[in-house]
Amino acid sequence: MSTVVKETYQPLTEETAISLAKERNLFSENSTLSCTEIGDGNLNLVFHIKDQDGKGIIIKQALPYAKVVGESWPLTLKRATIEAEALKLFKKHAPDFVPEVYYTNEVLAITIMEDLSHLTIARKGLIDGTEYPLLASHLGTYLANTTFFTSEFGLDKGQKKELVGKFINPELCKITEDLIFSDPYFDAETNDFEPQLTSTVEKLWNDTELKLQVALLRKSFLTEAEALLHGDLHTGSLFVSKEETKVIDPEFAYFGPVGFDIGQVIANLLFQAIAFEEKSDAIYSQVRTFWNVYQNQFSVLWEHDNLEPFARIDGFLSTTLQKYFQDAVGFAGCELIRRTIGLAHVADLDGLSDEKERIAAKEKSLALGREFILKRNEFTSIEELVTFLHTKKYE
Ligand code: SR1
Ligand code: MG
Repeated sequence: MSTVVKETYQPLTEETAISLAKERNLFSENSTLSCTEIGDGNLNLVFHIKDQDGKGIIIKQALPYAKVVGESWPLTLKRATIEAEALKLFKKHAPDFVPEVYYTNEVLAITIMEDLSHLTIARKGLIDGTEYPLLASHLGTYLANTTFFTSEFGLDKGQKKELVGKFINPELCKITEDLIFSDPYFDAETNDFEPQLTSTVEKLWNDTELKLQVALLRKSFLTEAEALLHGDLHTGSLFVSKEETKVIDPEFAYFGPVGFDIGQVIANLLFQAIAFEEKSDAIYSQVRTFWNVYQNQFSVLWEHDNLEPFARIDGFLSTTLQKYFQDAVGFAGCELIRRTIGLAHVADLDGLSDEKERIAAKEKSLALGREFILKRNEFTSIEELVTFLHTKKYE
């Protein structure tokens, strides 16, 4: 049998994925293996391999282009290494919420990891109406741990600088810079919106007050290396059940502003409230829980593990958390807007089959995104944000 691990990259097939699993001795010798390609994201192949007893693994392989667009959009394979390294580091700091990595191969751009197929992608589960009572608190804990221990508060400053270098991720960051922080605000080719939204979108393109604030958020994304971020923390990057939460897909990981990951979580929860108004109270309460758990856990770590000489100076912790929170509101606004009119949409909104309802939801997403960006620095607590969200419900 020829080996799969060769000197050059080639995309796996379901057959070669099985051969690779055998070569790596990931199953016992006499197992009967089956494999299905289950990738439904924008960028990668994902193979689920299992034996006759249902024991499984996942092989994720980066493609040298963006699947969502096609081969005309080349994309670095180095992202597979970034993803694997980020998974390992996040696993160290938030072990309950990250899958285990069994094997990585830079040439093939693959990561072999724990099988999570007993779980559901959170976006799908939420759209189907499932409630995940622990999701918000799990995400708060996951993010508090990962952002604290990769920031200069929880990590030796020399080590942090080394890690910043290791996680330089220019190609993937550029996707975010373009698709989140630039294209939706200009008449760019990548934009994708329904004709009924044209007049709102044109207003947005001419909204110089808004564009200034987006420019400032974009600058923060480009320059503020506060902690190692997941970089694409939407509900499609989460495997969940009622008891478990696993954060996957950190190929966009880089050192950036902490509020970016927090804001993506908030925005992607809010798509549910926007799409299904009857769920909005429950979703707002999830947003509240998420932030409260984040700030409590971050404060505990600050108290016990802070390496900063100024850690005990009055006001330093509260100022730090306030900055993360207000940044998060602004970044959430950018996510709401880009998922509505940019290249990559969300099924929460696109899946609304009634046209009137769908367009109304998208208008709401754009309006809320705009207000979040413009008003972010007026919110001094999660309660103020939740109260604001409740007033929006009845407009
Ligand atoms: C070309 S990639 C489009 C989007 O998919 C990824 O999951 C990121 O969210 C990116 O912005
Ligand atoms: Mg992804």
